Amino acid sequence: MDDLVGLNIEGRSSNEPTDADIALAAGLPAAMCSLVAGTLAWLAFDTPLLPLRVVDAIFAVVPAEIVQVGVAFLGPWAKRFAFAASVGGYLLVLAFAAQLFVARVRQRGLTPSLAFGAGIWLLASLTVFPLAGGGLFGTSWKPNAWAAAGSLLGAGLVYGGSLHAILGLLQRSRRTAEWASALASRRTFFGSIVAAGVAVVVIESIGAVADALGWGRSDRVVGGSGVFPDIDGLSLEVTPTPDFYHVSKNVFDPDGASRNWRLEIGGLVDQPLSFTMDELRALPAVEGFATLACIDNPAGGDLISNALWRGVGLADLLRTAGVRDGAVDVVFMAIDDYVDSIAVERAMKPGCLLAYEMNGVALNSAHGAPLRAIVPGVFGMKNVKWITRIDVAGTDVKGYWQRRGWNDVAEYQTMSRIDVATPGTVGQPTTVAGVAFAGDRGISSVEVSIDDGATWVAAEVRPPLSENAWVLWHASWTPQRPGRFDVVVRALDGAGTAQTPLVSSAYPNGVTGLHRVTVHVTA
Ligand SMILES: Nc1nc2c(c(=O)[nH]1)N[C@H]1C(S)=C(S)[C@@H](COP(=O)(O)O)O[C@H]1N2
Ligand SMILES: [Mo]
Repeated sequence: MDDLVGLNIEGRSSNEPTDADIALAAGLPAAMCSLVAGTLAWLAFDTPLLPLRVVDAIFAVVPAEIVQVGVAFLGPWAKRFAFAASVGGYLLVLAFAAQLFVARVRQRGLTPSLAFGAGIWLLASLTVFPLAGGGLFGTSWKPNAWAAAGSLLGAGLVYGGSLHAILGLLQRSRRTAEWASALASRRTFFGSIVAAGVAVVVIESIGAVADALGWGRSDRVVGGSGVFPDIDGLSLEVTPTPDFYHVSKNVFDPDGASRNWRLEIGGLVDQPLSFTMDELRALPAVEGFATLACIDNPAGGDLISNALWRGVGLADLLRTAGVRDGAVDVVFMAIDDYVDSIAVERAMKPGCLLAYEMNGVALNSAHGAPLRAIVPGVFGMKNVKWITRIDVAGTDVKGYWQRRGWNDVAEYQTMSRIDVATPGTVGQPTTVAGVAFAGDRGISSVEVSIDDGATWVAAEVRPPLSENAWVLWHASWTPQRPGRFDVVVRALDGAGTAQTPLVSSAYPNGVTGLHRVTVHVTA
């Protein structure tokens, strides 16, 4: 083989780098340069980041049951691992492409290298991009066809350009070449995976650290009303924003607040409307407590929280726009291409909000800034975040999760959770306490059993902060003998219907079944 990278291969000893080693050693950093360029463009201009688009596309076609299994085992890490793997794949493909370049492309120089980068882009434009939902050349991706296609070509050119530069560098210094190729031959694979992991963790942490430091925000936590014991370990009645549960389909949540944001209202209306955030804030504001829970929350799980929301009443906006006859659904569309709908009747209820404040300060990006829906009575998935458009539709529109089989009406199941069950001593009262929620049906009572449901004792229930908020409850019982006890809780909704003890999985209607906790009693 010719000495293509310009190293003297005459009399090479066995541990001297081969052309293939050097190609790999140059290919990996060149791939990283291209990834960094793509990431910067994505952060600055919202152009498509290829590994992210690939993960989105995979999650969109994998059957819900399989995603469920992954999510059940890995939780939010399922998405992070998938993204890390996708980044690793990107790096590996481009690292090995460099071997192809060194072995097959005869000319050296910047122009052939750039042409090679453009060639990879062209190939991907006709295969990977359409498969990942971006259409030919990625032109159906955000923010627009030119920016999307241009940024992807840019990433290809950055790859070609840096491949040229790094190969040149290795050519000039034999020692560097040997060192790099030793690294490449043995560690490219692990290097790629680690780089992917680090990239994911670093980028993910930017938002988490900013949130943890509370940059630019302060939380006004609102206390409850009425006398209620201050029980250690019982949920706060109003969840502080940093502790409010977070769920989204995205690996990285969008930051709608940083864009040229507008809310459009259209479809079956007399008068389509369009608002800037300032215009929305100028409208009469509505404020209320509402609890949100994820339909995927297991019995006893913590994907449920309560906050004070402030925004504009959805019904007010819809009345201004004028809902036409034949309207069936109100459809929320979001920056992250998420969609969900609610029935027009529900949208016209007074508790429905388009919220721009949470717990007294501006909504943060994790919870849907600049604007999200708060829809009392239905699971979290219908409380669409990062809204940009609302359409009144004449048909039943299936949302992101409904297309995957989740319940379309999605009314909350009645739930109750034990937060505190203190170990007991025979003859001494011991405390049980927790939360209960039944959406907009309200809670009429909460009961506790220590004999597996044979007899029930009423708990003391704190009046809720609103008809759409959870309740805190506590009870005490006095054990008569030592041993292990199963404490079980059930709630009755506003109509007096008891929470069912029948166990069913979250998919597709939300879990049912009772939460139970084991308590040890000593003599
Ligand atoms: N745009 C958008 N809205 C969304 C989602 C999403 O992925 N994208 N996830 C939904 C789901 S499944 C839930 S449970 C709630 C969670 O809201 P939170 O993170 O503020 O608790 O947001 C809902 N709204
Ligand atoms: Mo959810």
